[in-house]
Amino acid sequence: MDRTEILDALKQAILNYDEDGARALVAQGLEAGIPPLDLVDGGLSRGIKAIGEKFQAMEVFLPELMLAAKVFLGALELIEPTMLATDEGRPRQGVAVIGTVKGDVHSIGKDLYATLLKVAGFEVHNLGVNVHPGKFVEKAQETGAQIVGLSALMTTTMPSMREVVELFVARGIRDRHTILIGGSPVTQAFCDKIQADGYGETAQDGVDLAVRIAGQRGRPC
Ligand code: B12
Repeated sequence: MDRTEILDALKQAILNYDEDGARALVAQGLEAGIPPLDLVDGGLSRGIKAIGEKFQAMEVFLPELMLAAKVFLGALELIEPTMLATDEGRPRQGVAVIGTVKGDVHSIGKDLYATLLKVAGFEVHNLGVNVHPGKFVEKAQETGAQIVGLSALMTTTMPSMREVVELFVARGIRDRHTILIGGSPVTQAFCDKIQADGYGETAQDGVDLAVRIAGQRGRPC
């Protein structure tokens, strides 16, 4: 199979809830020299996005969503070591605290962001999902993190991002930490509205922003 066929088959493996198939395709893709992030963006993410659309159209339901997520995570488990292998020898960039905001249990995009931050040379403190605003503040202070990354996958949990920003303001430490936000419903307009410091449409965009900030110690917007 060529590159396009492997990526299309990966998308299809998610749609078929075929965990073994997805893992075999990832192994084949890595063997063929396809960059690990291309396997995610060009294959797995396209598949899970399609499942999300089917869910919205009520063609599939929660159990199928969970199955598709399991296939994605099983494949990602094989991809991540290859991503992290490129980590060696990179200059240290700084410290990042990341998590999915209160009320939201979606973890895949946030964990991918964590992995790519590590690849770029950040020390990452991943707080997990459904993280209370106070925990972000506490961990950022404890670790002296330059970057605080917030993920939200639902329109209903985006307001939790504003709560985090407001808590940093209320504690008088807003200027010490750069708050970056992301997740499929999040936009630059929302970032501006809640006065976060930056928005990454993809995890890699968020990493590029974080690297720029760590280099400049300034604010991207
Ligand atoms: C998989 C999935 C699940 C899985 C999650 C498993 C897991 N371990 O994460 C499970 C089954 C648990 C789940 C549960 C639910 N889900 Co759901 N889920 C999805 C689905 C299909 C895919 C999400 C995903 O993992 N995408 C793949 C990753 C790689 O993409 P990503 O997260 O967007 O991340 C990328 C970027 O956004 C970015 N990024 C992400 N975070 C950050 C952070 C920063 C700082 C930066 C810079 C970048 C960044 O980087 C990533 C790569 O580039 C989406 C559909 C969609 N289109 O998003 C629905 C979706 C998000 N879910 C939805 C819903 C409604 C639910 C439930 C409420 C369903 C229910 N009835 O119970 C529950 C929520 C429970 C809760 N309280 O959170 C809706 C949300 C609608 C809304 N209100 O906005 C969606 C949009 C589906 C739909 N079309 O209706 N879900």
